[in-house]
Amino acid sequence: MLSNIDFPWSLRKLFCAKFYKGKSACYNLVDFAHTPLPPPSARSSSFRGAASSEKDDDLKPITIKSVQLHTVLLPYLRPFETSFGAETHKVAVLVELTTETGVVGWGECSIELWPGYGHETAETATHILSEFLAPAVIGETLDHPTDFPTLIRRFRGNHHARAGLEAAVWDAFAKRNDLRLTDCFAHYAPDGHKTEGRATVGVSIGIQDSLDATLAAVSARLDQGYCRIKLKIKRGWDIEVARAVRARFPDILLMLDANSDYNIGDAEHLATLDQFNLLMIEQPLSHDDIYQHGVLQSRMATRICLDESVKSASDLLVALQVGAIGILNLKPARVGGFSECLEIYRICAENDLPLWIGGMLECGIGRSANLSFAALPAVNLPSDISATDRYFDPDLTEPPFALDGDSTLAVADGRGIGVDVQRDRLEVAKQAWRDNYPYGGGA
Ligand code: OSB
Ligand code: MG
Repeated sequence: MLSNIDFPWSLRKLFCAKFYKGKSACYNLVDFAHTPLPPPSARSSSFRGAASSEKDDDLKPITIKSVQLHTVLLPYLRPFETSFGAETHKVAVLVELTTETGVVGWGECSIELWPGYGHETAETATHILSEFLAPAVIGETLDHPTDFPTLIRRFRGNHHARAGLEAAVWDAFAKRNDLRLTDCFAHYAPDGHKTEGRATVGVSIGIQDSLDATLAAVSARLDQGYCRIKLKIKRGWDIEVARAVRARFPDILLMLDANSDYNIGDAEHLATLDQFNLLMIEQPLSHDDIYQHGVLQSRMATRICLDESVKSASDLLVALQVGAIGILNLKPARVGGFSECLEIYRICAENDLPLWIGGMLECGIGRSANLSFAALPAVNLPSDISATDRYFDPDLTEPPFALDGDSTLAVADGRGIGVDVQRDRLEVAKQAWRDNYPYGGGA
Protein backbone atom coordinates (compact mmCIF):
# COMPACT_ATOMS: atom_id res chain seq x y z
CA MET A 1 0.00 0.00 0.00
CA LEU A 2 2.61 2.53 1.04
CA SER A 3 4.54 2.17 -2.18
CA ASN A 4 1.61 3.67 -4.09
CA ILE A 5 2.07 7.05 -2.49
CA ASP A 6 2.89 9.73 -4.98
CA PHE A 7 4.70 12.35 -2.96
CA PRO A 8 4.83 15.83 -4.39
CA TRP A 9 8.10 16.58 -6.15
CA SER A 10 8.80 19.46 -3.84
CA LEU A 11 9.02 17.11 -0.88
CA ARG A 12 11.75 15.17 -2.60
CA LYS A 13 13.52 18.44 -3.23
CA LEU A 14 13.20 19.32 0.41
CA PHE A 15 14.60 15.99 1.48
CA CYS A 16 17.43 16.11 -1.02
CA ALA A 17 18.39 19.64 -0.13
CA LYS A 18 18.22 19.28 3.60
CA PHE A 19 19.53 15.85 4.38
CA TYR A 20 21.41 14.39 1.55
CA LYS A 21 23.63 17.24 0.50
CA GLY A 22 26.60 15.83 -1.34
CA LYS A 23 25.28 12.28 -1.29
CA SER A 24 24.48 10.51 -4.51
CA ALA A 25 21.34 8.75 -3.30
CA CYS A 26 18.21 10.81 -2.85
CA TYR A 27 16.20 9.88 0.20
CA ASN A 28 13.12 8.18 -1.07
CA LEU A 29 10.04 8.22 1.08
CA VAL A 30 8.23 5.95 -1.34
CA ASP A 31 10.68 3.15 -0.60
CA PHE A 32 10.32 3.64 3.12
CA ALA A 33 9.93 0.39 4.98
CA HIS A 34 10.26 -0.46 8.62
CA THR A 35 13.52 -2.11 9.34
CA PRO A 36 13.58 -4.70 12.11
CA LEU A 37 14.08 -3.23 15.54
CA PRO A 38 17.32 -3.82 17.38
CA PRO A 39 17.17 -5.94 20.54
CA PRO A 40 16.27 -3.98 23.71
CA SER A 41 19.77 -4.23 25.17
CA ALA A 42 21.29 -2.55 22.13
CA ARG A 43 18.67 0.17 22.36
CA SER A 44 19.24 1.21 25.92
CA SER A 45 23.02 1.09 25.80
CA SER A 46 23.26 3.19 22.66
CA PHE A 47 21.12 5.92 24.19
CA ARG A 48 22.88 6.43 27.48
CA GLY A 49 26.21 5.43 25.98
CA ALA A 50 26.09 8.35 23.59
CA ALA A 51 25.57 10.76 26.44
CA SER A 52 28.32 9.43 28.62
CA SER A 53 31.94 8.35 27.98
CA GLU A 54 34.10 10.79 26.05
CA LYS A 55 31.30 13.19 25.10
CA ASP A 56 30.45 14.70 28.48
CA ASP A 57 33.80 15.10 30.22
CA ASP A 58 33.76 18.84 30.50
CA LEU A 59 30.08 19.53 31.28
CA LYS A 60 29.31 21.23 34.57
CA PRO A 61 26.48 19.86 36.71
CA ILE A 62 23.66 22.02 38.04
CA THR A 63 22.11 22.00 41.50
CA ILE A 64 18.49 23.11 41.60
CA LYS A 65 17.81 25.76 44.22
CA SER A 66 14.24 26.86 43.56
CA VAL A 67 11.31 26.51 41.19
CA GLN A 68 8.69 29.18 40.61
CA LEU A 69 5.51 28.77 38.57
CA HIS A 70 3.75 31.45 36.52
CA THR A 71 0.33 30.78 34.97
CA VAL A 72 -0.29 33.08 32.03
CA LEU A 73 -3.11 33.90 29.65
CA LEU A 74 -2.11 35.38 26.33
CA PRO A 75 -4.47 36.30 23.47
CA TYR A 76 -3.85 34.59 20.13
CA LEU A 77 -3.76 36.88 17.14
CA ARG A 78 -6.50 34.68 15.69
CA PRO A 79 -8.74 32.06 17.34
CA PHE A 80 -7.61 28.51 16.62
CA GLU A 81 -10.28 25.87 15.99
CA THR A 82 -9.71 22.13 16.03
CA SER A 83 -12.05 19.15 16.07
CA PHE A 84 -12.42 19.63 19.83
CA GLY A 85 -13.26 23.33 19.85
CA ALA A 86 -12.07 26.88 19.30
CA GLU A 87 -9.53 28.68 21.47
CA THR A 88 -8.94 32.41 21.63
CA HIS A 89 -6.24 32.45 24.31
CA LYS A 90 -3.10 30.60 25.16
CA VAL A 91 -2.83 29.32 28.70
CA ALA A 92 0.50 28.04 29.94
CA VAL A 93 2.24 27.27 33.19
CA LEU A 94 5.73 28.66 32.91
CA VAL A 95 8.49 27.18 35.04
CA GLU A 96 11.28 29.42 36.29
CA LEU A 97 14.08 27.37 37.79
CA THR A 98 17.07 28.85 39.61
CA THR A 99 20.29 26.97 40.26
CA GLU A 100 22.69 27.28 43.20
CA THR A 101 25.02 29.32 40.99
CA GLY A 102 22.23 31.74 40.06
CA VAL A 103 21.49 30.49 36.54
CA VAL A 104 17.81 30.86 35.60
CA GLY A 105 16.21 28.27 33.29
CA TRP A 106 12.74 28.56 31.75
CA GLY A 107 10.33 25.87 30.62
CA GLU A 108 6.77 25.95 29.33
CA CYS A 109 4.06 23.46 30.21
CA SER A 110 2.01 23.32 27.04
CA ILE A 111 -1.47 22.72 28.37
CA GLU A 112 -4.93 23.89 27.51
CA LEU A 113 -7.93 25.22 29.40
CA TRP A 114 -9.72 21.91 29.31
CA PRO A 115 -8.57 18.30 28.96
CA GLY A 116 -9.12 18.25 25.20
CA TYR A 117 -5.85 17.45 23.47
CA GLY A 118 -4.14 16.08 26.55
CA HIS A 119 -5.41 15.05 29.97
CA GLU A 120 -4.05 18.03 31.82
CA THR A 121 -5.17 21.58 32.55
CA ALA A 122 -3.44 24.63 33.98
CA GLU A 123 -4.65 23.63 37.45
CA THR A 124 -3.62 19.97 37.30
CA ALA A 125 -0.18 20.99 36.03
CA THR A 126 0.19 23.52 38.86
CA HIS A 127 -0.90 20.94 41.43
CA ILE A 128 1.44 18.22 40.18
CA LEU A 129 4.39 20.56 39.77
CA SER A 130 4.10 22.35 43.09
CA GLU A 131 3.17 19.37 45.28
CA PHE A 132 5.26 16.61 43.73
CA LEU A 133 7.66 17.32 40.88
CA ALA A 134 9.35 20.52 42.09
CA PRO A 135 9.90 19.19 45.66
CA ALA A 136 11.46 16.05 44.17
CA VAL A 137 14.13 18.01 42.32
CA ILE A 138 14.90 20.98 44.61
CA GLY A 139 18.31 20.50 46.21
CA GLU A 140 19.25 17.79 43.70
CA THR A 141 22.38 17.91 41.57
CA LEU A 142 22.16 16.77 37.95
CA ASP A 143 25.33 15.76 36.11
CA HIS A 144 23.23 15.54 32.96
CA PRO A 145 19.77 16.81 32.06
CA THR A 146 19.00 13.24 31.02
CA ASP A 147 19.17 12.36 34.74
CA PHE A 148 15.94 14.29 35.31
CA PRO A 149 13.44 11.47 34.63
CA THR A 150 15.09 9.32 37.30
CA LEU A 151 14.50 12.01 39.94
CA ILE A 152 10.75 11.97 39.35
CA ARG A 153 10.37 8.30 38.51
CA ARG A 154 7.96 7.59 41.32
CA PHE A 155 5.32 9.91 39.84
CA ARG A 156 3.36 8.68 36.86
CA GLY A 157 1.63 10.41 33.98
CA ASN A 158 1.21 14.20 33.84
CA HIS A 159 3.52 14.42 30.87
CA HIS A 160 2.80 18.05 30.07
CA ALA A 161 3.65 19.13 33.62
CA ARG A 162 6.84 17.13 33.78
CA ALA A 163 7.92 18.27 30.30
CA GLY A 164 7.69 21.91 31.42
CA LEU A 165 9.95 21.31 34.41
CA GLU A 166 12.38 19.22 32.39
CA ALA A 167 12.58 21.97 29.76
CA ALA A 168 13.62 24.43 32.48
CA VAL A 169 16.32 21.97 33.58
CA TRP A 170 17.65 21.71 30.02
CA ASP A 171 17.68 25.49 29.62
CA ALA A 172 19.54 25.99 32.91
CA PHE A 173 22.00 23.20 32.10
CA ALA A 174 22.74 24.62 28.64
CA LYS A 175 23.18 28.13 30.07
CA ARG A 176 25.47 26.86 32.83
CA ASN A 177 27.62 25.25 30.15
CA ASP A 178 27.55 28.21 27.75
CA LEU A 179 25.79 26.15 25.11
CA ARG A 180 22.87 26.94 22.90
CA LEU A 181 20.08 24.54 23.80
CA THR A 182 20.27 23.05 20.32
CA ASP A 183 23.97 22.19 20.87
CA CYS A 184 23.08 20.67 24.20
CA PHE A 185 20.46 18.42 22.54
CA ALA A 186 22.96 17.45 19.84
CA HIS A 187 25.43 16.50 22.56
CA TYR A 188 22.98 13.87 23.83
CA ALA A 189 21.82 12.79 20.37
CA PRO A 190 23.34 9.75 18.65
CA ASP A 191 26.95 10.17 17.50
CA GLY A 192 27.27 12.25 14.36
CA HIS A 193 23.92 14.02 14.78
CA LYS A 194 24.96 17.67 14.78
CA THR A 195 22.51 20.53 14.99
CA GLU A 196 21.73 22.32 11.76
CA GLY A 197 21.00 25.54 13.66
CA ARG A 198 17.65 25.93 11.91
CA ALA A 199 14.58 23.88 11.07
CA THR A 200 12.22 23.68 8.13
CA VAL A 201 8.75 24.62 9.33
CA GLY A 202 5.13 24.67 8.19
CA VAL A 203 1.96 26.19 9.52
CA SER A 204 -1.16 24.69 11.05
CA ILE A 205 -4.44 26.28 9.94
CA GLY A 206 -7.48 25.86 12.19
CA ILE A 207 -10.98 25.05 11.01
CA GLN A 208 -12.42 28.07 9.18
CA ASP A 209 -16.01 29.21 8.67
CA SER A 210 -16.10 28.46 4.94
CA LEU A 211 -14.12 27.02 2.05
CA ASP A 212 -13.44 30.55 0.82
CA ALA A 213 -12.02 31.52 4.19
CA THR A 214 -9.85 28.38 4.13
CA LEU A 215 -8.51 29.15 0.67
CA ALA A 216 -7.76 32.71 1.76
CA ALA A 217 -5.95 31.48 4.89
CA VAL A 218 -3.87 28.99 2.89
CA SER A 219 -3.04 31.60 0.29
CA ALA A 220 -1.92 34.10 2.95
CA ARG A 221 0.36 31.51 4.61
CA LEU A 222 1.90 30.50 1.29
CA ASP A 223 2.53 34.18 0.54
CA GLN A 224 4.32 34.45 3.87
CA GLY A 225 6.64 31.68 2.69
CA TYR A 226 5.45 28.54 4.54
CA CYS A 227 6.32 25.47 2.48
CA ARG A 228 3.86 23.09 4.15
CA ILE A 229 0.23 23.61 5.04
CA LYS A 230 -1.59 21.57 7.67
CA LEU A 231 -5.36 21.84 7.78
CA LYS A 232 -7.38 20.85 10.78
CA ILE A 233 -10.32 18.65 9.82
CA LYS A 234 -13.29 17.08 11.61
CA ARG A 235 -16.34 15.04 10.67
CA GLY A 236 -18.24 16.96 8.03
CA TRP A 237 -15.24 19.21 7.31
CA ASP A 238 -12.80 16.98 5.48
CA ILE A 239 -13.19 15.77 1.88
CA GLU A 240 -14.55 19.01 0.50
CA VAL A 241 -11.96 21.17 2.20
CA ALA A 242 -9.14 18.91 0.94
CA ARG A 243 -10.63 18.91 -2.54
CA ALA A 244 -10.97 22.70 -2.67
CA VAL A 245 -7.47 23.40 -1.38
CA ARG A 246 -5.89 20.78 -3.63
CA ALA A 247 -7.75 22.10 -6.68
CA ARG A 248 -6.53 25.65 -6.04
CA PHE A 249 -2.97 24.65 -5.02
CA PRO A 250 -2.09 21.47 -6.94
CA ASP A 251 1.61 21.31 -5.92
CA ILE A 252 1.84 22.39 -2.29
CA LEU A 253 2.87 20.13 0.56
CA LEU A 254 -0.53 19.56 2.12
CA MET A 255 -1.55 17.49 5.12
CA LEU A 256 -4.58 17.08 7.37
CA ASP A 257 -4.90 16.73 11.14
CA ALA A 258 -8.10 15.12 12.48
CA ASN A 259 -7.26 15.21 16.21
CA SER A 260 -8.94 11.81 16.73
CA ASP A 261 -12.36 12.70 15.33
CA TYR A 262 -12.95 9.41 13.46
CA ASN A 263 -13.18 5.71 14.18
CA ILE A 264 -12.31 2.61 12.20
CA GLY A 265 -15.85 2.51 10.80
CA ASP A 266 -14.84 5.60 8.82
CA ALA A 267 -12.02 3.78 6.99
CA GLU A 268 -13.71 3.85 3.61
CA HIS A 269 -14.56 7.51 3.97
CA LEU A 270 -11.01 8.38 5.02
CA ALA A 271 -9.58 6.41 2.09
CA THR A 272 -11.29 8.80 -0.31
CA LEU A 273 -8.69 11.33 0.86
CA ASP A 274 -6.05 9.30 -1.01
CA GLN A 275 -6.91 11.11 -4.23
CA PHE A 276 -5.54 14.42 -2.89
CA ASN A 277 -1.87 13.51 -2.77
CA LEU A 278 -1.52 14.38 0.89
CA LEU A 279 1.79 14.37 2.67
CA MET A 280 0.08 12.60 5.57
CA ILE A 281 -3.06 12.41 7.68
CA GLU A 282 -2.40 13.10 11.33
CA GLN A 283 -4.15 11.22 14.13
CA PRO A 284 -7.40 10.19 12.42
CA LEU A 285 -8.51 7.74 15.15
CA SER A 286 -8.80 7.72 18.92
CA HIS A 287 -6.18 9.46 21.05
CA ASP A 288 -5.47 6.21 22.87
CA ASP A 289 -5.57 3.85 19.91
CA ILE A 290 -2.59 2.34 18.15
CA TYR A 291 -3.92 -0.97 16.82
CA GLN A 292 -6.80 0.40 14.72
CA HIS A 293 -4.48 2.93 13.09
CA GLY A 294 -2.60 -0.10 11.76
CA VAL A 295 -5.83 -1.51 10.38
CA LEU A 296 -6.67 1.85 8.82
CA GLN A 297 -3.19 2.15 7.28
CA SER A 298 -3.73 -1.17 5.51
CA ARG A 299 -6.89 0.31 3.96
CA MET A 300 -5.58 3.69 2.83
CA ALA A 301 -2.50 4.82 0.93
CA THR A 302 -2.03 8.20 2.59
CA ARG A 303 0.60 7.84 5.21
CA ILE A 304 -0.66 7.93 8.80
CA CYS A 305 1.13 10.26 11.18
CA LEU A 306 0.56 9.65 14.86
CA ASP A 307 0.34 12.53 17.32
CA GLU A 308 -1.87 11.90 20.39
CA SER A 309 -1.36 8.10 20.39
CA VAL A 310 2.40 8.13 20.94
CA LYS A 311 3.03 9.23 24.52
CA SER A 312 6.33 7.40 25.01
CA ALA A 313 9.12 5.56 23.25
CA SER A 314 7.35 2.37 24.17
CA ASP A 315 4.16 3.45 22.36
CA LEU A 316 6.27 4.22 19.30
CA LEU A 317 7.79 0.71 19.29
CA VAL A 318 4.30 -0.80 19.41
CA ALA A 319 3.09 1.48 16.60
CA LEU A 320 6.05 0.46 14.44
CA GLN A 321 5.45 -3.22 15.12
CA VAL A 322 1.77 -3.11 14.14
CA GLY A 323 2.26 -0.88 11.08
CA ALA A 324 0.22 1.94 12.62
CA ILE A 325 2.68 4.71 11.86
CA GLY A 326 4.27 6.09 8.70
CA ILE A 327 5.41 9.41 10.18
CA LEU A 328 5.75 10.72 13.75
CA ASN A 329 4.69 14.08 15.10
CA LEU A 330 6.86 14.37 18.20
CA LYS A 331 5.66 16.82 20.83
CA PRO A 332 7.94 17.21 23.83
CA ALA A 333 4.96 17.98 26.09
CA ARG A 334 3.03 14.88 25.07
CA VAL A 335 5.87 12.45 25.72
CA GLY A 336 6.90 14.02 29.03
CA GLY A 337 10.06 15.90 28.14
CA PHE A 338 13.24 16.10 26.14
CA SER A 339 14.95 13.00 27.54
CA GLU A 340 12.08 10.87 26.21
CA CYS A 341 12.27 12.90 22.98
CA LEU A 342 15.91 11.88 22.57
CA GLU A 343 15.02 8.22 22.98
CA ILE A 344 12.18 8.57 20.47
CA TYR A 345 14.47 10.48 18.12
CA ARG A 346 16.96 7.63 18.21
CA ILE A 347 14.27 5.06 17.42
CA CYS A 348 13.07 7.17 14.47
CA ALA A 349 16.61 7.53 13.14
CA GLU A 350 17.30 3.80 13.48
CA ASN A 351 14.06 2.88 11.74
CA ASP A 352 14.15 5.61 9.06
CA LEU A 353 10.82 6.81 10.35
CA PRO A 354 10.12 10.33 9.04
CA LEU A 355 9.90 12.73 11.97
CA TRP A 356 8.83 16.29 12.70
CA ILE A 357 8.25 18.33 15.82
CA GLY A 358 4.70 19.30 16.68
CA GLY A 359 3.53 22.32 18.59
CA MET A 360 0.77 23.45 20.90
CA LEU A 361 0.83 27.11 19.97
CA GLU A 362 3.57 27.68 22.53
CA CYS A 363 4.78 31.09 23.56
CA GLY A 364 8.42 31.96 22.86
CA ILE A 365 9.77 29.87 25.75
CA GLY A 366 8.35 26.56 24.56
CA ARG A 367 8.70 27.37 20.88
CA SER A 368 12.40 28.19 21.19
CA ALA A 369 13.04 24.87 22.95
CA ASN A 370 11.02 22.92 20.37
CA LEU A 371 12.88 24.67 17.55
CA SER A 372 16.19 23.83 19.18
CA PHE A 373 15.20 20.16 19.05
CA ALA A 374 13.76 20.40 15.53
CA ALA A 375 17.19 21.54 14.30
CA LEU A 376 18.53 18.01 14.84
CA PRO A 377 19.18 16.27 11.51
CA ALA A 378 16.78 13.31 11.78
CA VAL A 379 13.86 15.73 12.10
CA ASN A 380 13.29 15.53 8.38
CA LEU A 381 9.81 16.86 7.66
CA PRO A 382 8.59 20.44 8.26
CA SER A 383 7.73 21.06 11.92
CA ASP A 384 4.68 22.84 13.39
CA ILE A 385 6.75 25.73 14.69
CA SER A 386 5.77 28.97 13.04
CA ALA A 387 7.08 32.51 13.28
CA THR A 388 6.07 34.64 16.27
CA ASP A 389 3.69 36.74 14.17
CA ARG A 390 1.54 33.68 13.55
CA TYR A 391 0.69 33.45 17.25
CA PHE A 392 1.08 36.54 19.46
CA ASP A 393 1.66 40.27 19.40
CA PRO A 394 3.62 40.68 21.51
CA ASP A 395 5.01 37.35 22.69
CA LEU A 396 6.39 37.01 26.22
CA THR A 397 9.96 36.75 24.92
CA GLU A 398 12.37 38.70 22.76
CA PRO A 399 13.61 38.57 20.09
CA PRO A 400 10.77 37.21 17.94
CA PHE A 401 11.23 34.34 15.48
CA ALA A 402 10.94 35.38 11.83
CA LEU A 403 10.49 33.07 8.86
CA ASP A 404 13.40 32.92 6.44
CA GLY A 405 12.94 32.65 2.68
CA ASP A 406 13.39 28.89 2.56
CA SER A 407 10.59 28.24 5.09
CA THR A 408 13.05 27.81 7.92
CA LEU A 409 13.38 29.33 11.36
CA ALA A 410 16.85 29.86 12.78
CA VAL A 411 17.34 28.86 16.40
CA ALA A 412 17.90 31.84 18.70
CA ASP A 413 21.48 32.90 19.21
CA GLY A 414 22.74 32.80 22.72
CA ARG A 415 22.88 30.36 25.60
CA GLY A 416 20.01 28.04 26.43
CA ILE A 417 16.72 28.91 24.75
CA GLY A 418 18.34 32.17 23.63
CA VAL A 419 15.23 34.31 24.14
CA ASP A 420 14.62 36.60 27.10
CA VAL A 421 11.41 36.63 29.11
CA GLN A 422 10.00 40.17 29.28
CA ARG A 423 9.07 40.61 32.95
CA ASP A 424 6.55 43.40 32.30
CA ARG A 425 4.66 41.30 29.75
CA LEU A 426 4.84 38.29 32.04
CA GLU A 427 3.12 40.29 34.79
CA VAL A 428 0.38 41.45 32.39
CA ALA A 429 -0.23 37.85 31.23
CA LYS A 430 -0.35 36.60 34.84
CA GLN A 431 -2.85 39.30 35.72
CA ALA A 432 -4.93 38.34 32.66
CA TRP A 433 -5.07 34.78 34.02
CA ARG A 434 -6.21 35.99 37.45
CA ASP A 435 -8.78 38.37 35.91
CA ASN A 436 -10.22 35.71 33.62
CA TYR A 437 -9.86 32.65 35.82
CA PRO A 438 -12.11 30.18 34.06
CA TYR A 439 -12.79 27.51 36.67
CA GLY A 440 -15.17 27.15 39.60
CA GLY A 441 -15.04 29.71 42.35
CA GLY A 442 -12.21 32.00 41.28
CA ALA A 443 -8.42 32.11 41.70
O1 OSB B 1 -2.86 18.44 17.13
O2 OSB B 1 -1.04 19.32 16.50
C1 OSB B 1 -2.09 19.38 17.15
C2 OSB B 1 -2.37 22.85 18.77
C3 OSB B 1 -2.95 22.52 19.97
C4 OSB B 1 -3.27 21.20 20.23
C5 OSB B 1 -3.00 20.22 19.28
C6 OSB B 1 -2.41 20.54 18.07
C7 OSB B 1 -2.11 21.89 17.80
C8 OSB B 1 -1.51 22.36 16.53
C9 OSB B 1 -0.74 23.65 16.62
O3 OSB B 1 -1.71 21.84 15.47
C10 OSB B 1 0.53 23.71 15.85
C11 OSB B 1 1.40 24.88 16.28
O4 OSB B 1 1.81 24.95 17.47
O5 OSB B 1 1.68 25.75 15.45
MG1 MG C 1 -2.02 16.92 15.89
